[in-house]
Amino acid sequence: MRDYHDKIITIKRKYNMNQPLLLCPSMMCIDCDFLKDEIIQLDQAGIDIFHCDIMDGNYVKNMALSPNDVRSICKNTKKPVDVHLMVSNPEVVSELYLKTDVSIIYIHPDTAEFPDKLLLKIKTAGKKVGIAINPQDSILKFAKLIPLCDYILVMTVNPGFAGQKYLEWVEPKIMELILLKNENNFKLIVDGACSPSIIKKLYHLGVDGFVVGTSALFNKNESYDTIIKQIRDENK
Ligand code: S6P
Ligand code: MG
Repeated sequence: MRDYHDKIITIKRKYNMNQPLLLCPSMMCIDCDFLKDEIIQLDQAGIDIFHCDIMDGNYVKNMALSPNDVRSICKNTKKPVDVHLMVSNPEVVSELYLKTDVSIIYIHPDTAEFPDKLLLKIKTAGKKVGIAINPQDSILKFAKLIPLCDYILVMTVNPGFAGQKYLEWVEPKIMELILLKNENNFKLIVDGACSPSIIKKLYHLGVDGFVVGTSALFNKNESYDTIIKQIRDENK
């Protein structure tokens, strides 16, 4: 860990890197009774990318947003919208989003028969692509796919549910991915239990963005405006 940390700091000093902080609200955590209001409030609070978890009850034991929810989100914002596909058949489910205004599609590569072909197909349809890496998976397993990615979503909880505990043992992999950003062209986003203190620690090491759910943004006493501003102020 110390070794990775020192390497990262040297690289950051050398290239004077200060990447913009991307905040991606987890839309499965909103109050669904007020979908449109929630989108508008988050948009006005200055978030960067709407993060939409898509689940099938099979690859993960939960269901989250539907294509209709995602369509409403796209309709009510001009900001980028991503879909994070946690499904057993991403070849079929990704099709549902190719003709929408979604900007980014993440797949879990172990769910696709030919993940490289699927990523290229999504790219050809005009979308940005990403892979989601589960906590227990090594980078080596997906090394061939990394050059194809515009984004990498590194999971710090097991996929399926909001409100889980942050898995600190994923951090060495996050460090490796930060180093890999130098030779590749992807943005690194962390997904899972990202609290303000975790955002602060990892952003300063070179992570580009964070999915913000119950650990940082939702079910709090303050407004989205106040919370987003606080996070930005803490990371100037
Ligand atoms: C988990 C999902 C995530 C969660 C996010 C919620 O399967 O991919 O995007 O929605 O982790 O945030 P929190 O802070 O409640 O963990
Ligand atoms: Mg997610």
